[in-house]
Amino acid sequence: MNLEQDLRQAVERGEFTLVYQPIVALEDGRLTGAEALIRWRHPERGLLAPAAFLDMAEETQLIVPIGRWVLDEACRQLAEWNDSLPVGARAVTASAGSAGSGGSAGSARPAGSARPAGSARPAGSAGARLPLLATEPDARLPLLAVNLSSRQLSHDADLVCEVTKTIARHGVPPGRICLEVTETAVHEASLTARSALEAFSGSGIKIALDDYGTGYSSLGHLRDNPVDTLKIDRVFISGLGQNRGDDAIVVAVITLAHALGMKVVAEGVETPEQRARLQELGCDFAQGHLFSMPLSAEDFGELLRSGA
Ligand code: G
Ligand code: G
Ligand code: MN
Ligand code: NA
Repeated sequence: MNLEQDLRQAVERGEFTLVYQPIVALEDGRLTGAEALIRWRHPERGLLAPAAFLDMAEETQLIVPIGRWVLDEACRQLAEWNDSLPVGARAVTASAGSAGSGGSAGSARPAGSARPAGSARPAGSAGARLPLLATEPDARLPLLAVNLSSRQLSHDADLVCEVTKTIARHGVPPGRICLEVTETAVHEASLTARSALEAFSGSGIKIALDDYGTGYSSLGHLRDNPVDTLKIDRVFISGLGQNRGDDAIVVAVITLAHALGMKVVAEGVETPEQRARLQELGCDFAQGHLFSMPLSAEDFGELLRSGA
C-alpha cells in the first residue's frame, strides 16, 4: 500500500499519538510548558516521526483532519493534567461564581450545573464540560504548544472557528495554548494567515514563531503579526559559545524579541555550556535534550505533578 492510502487509513483508524517535550524557564529551570509533537503508530513500521509523513500529509491536505485531531487531543490532555493537579495548582477549577467569565464561546450550560471549586469533572462528557475559568495564582498547568502547518493556516477556512471551539469544549484557558507557526507559513499566506493570527490572539491564544531565523526572516512579520514568542531554531543554538556568527545571531534575536515585547525560547539545547550562555543572554525559556526528550503524556503528567 502506498503512503497516501496508508495515511488516509491512519486518519480513519486514529493511529496518531502525541508526545510532549518539556519547556523550562532558564532562570530557575522550572517546568513551564511543553510542545506537543505528533507520532504515527504505524501498524507495520512502528512509531514514525513527522519527517516520515508530514510532507505527504501537507500535499494531500490530510494535514487538515490530522491537525484538528492534534489540537483536540492536546486540549483533552491539558484538561486531564489540570484535573490531576492538587486544587491550588490547577489553572482551571469549576467554581459557581465564575460561570462564563472565561469568555468561552458557544457552550451554553444549564444554570445550577456549576460544581464547587475543585470538584472532579464529569468523566467522558466533553460536551458537558464546564468552561469555568478561575485562573489560580499558583497554577502549575503548562503552556501547551501545538504546531500549525502552513497548509492549515492558509487552506483551512474554518481554522479559527475550529480552534476556538475545541479549546472551549475542553474547558482549557485559551491563554494556556500556544500555536506554533513557521515564518514560511506567515510569509506564504500573509493576509489569510495574519487575520487568523489576529483572531487567535484576540481570543487569548498565544502565538509562537517556530524555527526562527531559518525561513523568510522578514522583520516585517514580527511587526505585522501578533507574535508572543520567538523560538530560535536549534541550528543557531548548536554553535553558541563556539561559533561567533551563531552567538551574534542569538544575541540579536533575543534583543530584538525583548524590544518588541516578545519572549524567547531556545530550541535544541543540548549542553550545559549552551544553557549557561543563554542564561547570560537573558533568554527566557529553553527546550532540548539537556532538559528532556519528548515524553509520553503519562510521563509528562508525572513530571508536572512532581512540581519540577
Ligand atoms: O518530533 P520531531 O522533532 O521529529 O518533529 C519534527 C518536526 O515536525 C518539527 O518541525 C515539528 O514542528 C513538526 N511537527 C511535530 N508535530 C507536529 C504537528 O502536530 N503538526 C505539524 N504541523 N507539525 C508537527
Ligand atoms: O521544528 P520544531 O521545533 O517543532 O521541532 C522540534 C523537534 O526538535 C522535535 O522533533 C524534537 O524531537 C527535536 N528536538 C528537541 N530537542 C532537541 C535537541 O536537543 N536536539 C536535537 N537535535 N533535536 C531536538
Ligand atoms: Mn515546533
Ligand atoms: Na523548530
